[in-house]
Amino acid sequence: MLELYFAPGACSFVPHAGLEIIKAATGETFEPKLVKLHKAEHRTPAYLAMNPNGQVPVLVADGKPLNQIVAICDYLDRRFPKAGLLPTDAWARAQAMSQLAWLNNTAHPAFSHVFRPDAYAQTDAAKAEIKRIAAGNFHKCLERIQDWAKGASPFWFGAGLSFHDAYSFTLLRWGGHAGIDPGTLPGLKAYVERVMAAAPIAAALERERIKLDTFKAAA
Ligand SMILES: N[C@@H](CCC(=O)N[C@@H](CS)C(=O)NCC(=O)O)C(=O)O
Repeated sequence: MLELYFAPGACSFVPHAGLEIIKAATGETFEPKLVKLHKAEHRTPAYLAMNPNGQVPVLVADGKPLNQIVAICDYLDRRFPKAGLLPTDAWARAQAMSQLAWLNNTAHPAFSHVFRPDAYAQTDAAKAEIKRIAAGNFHKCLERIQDWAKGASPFWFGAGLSFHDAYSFTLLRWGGHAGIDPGTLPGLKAYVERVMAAAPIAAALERERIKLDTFKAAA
């Protein structure tokens, strides 16, 4: 029995999409558990007992909570090898995990600094500086993902969908909140649109009610 604690539009989209890919490939179902971050449902004692970081996602597998996207993805891939989420060759898998770790520990926090500078500084000037520098760093991260996506045919690892495809969508969508027009990254946008059209990803998008529509052009 699998349960996923997720928040719409958050990084929990990555395992959410993974679970839909597993469902399509194996028939294994999961229970989506919506966490309302704006109501601080991730800070209740019961939630903190599952994840002391007070963050989504949490995967509860057979009653036991697992935190951290990289660990959740590794677990899902090993438990459902038929879903083909990650390469099986040892070196190719290690490279895939290296990319996933970078998406999670470098690209993702770059955006967190743009989105929540108040978590990192107190004065308005310091917050503005953090936001400006982080926006530049985050743009470079999206450029690197766009470079990697040049080889995506049609998806990151070829015919089968993976976590990397879902993370690419999530980060490009967040880019809109950082003032980055996805149209300025046409290779990445075209790849992400292919990913969004794939049935398991579309199912997760529909459940979260999200699209690639976060960028608002300045009036
Ligand atoms: N490294 C963590 C990152 C998780 C994370 O940053 N979650 C964010 C959403 S994208 C969150 O729950 N934020 C709510 C908060 O920190 O208050 C993981 O891989 O699970």
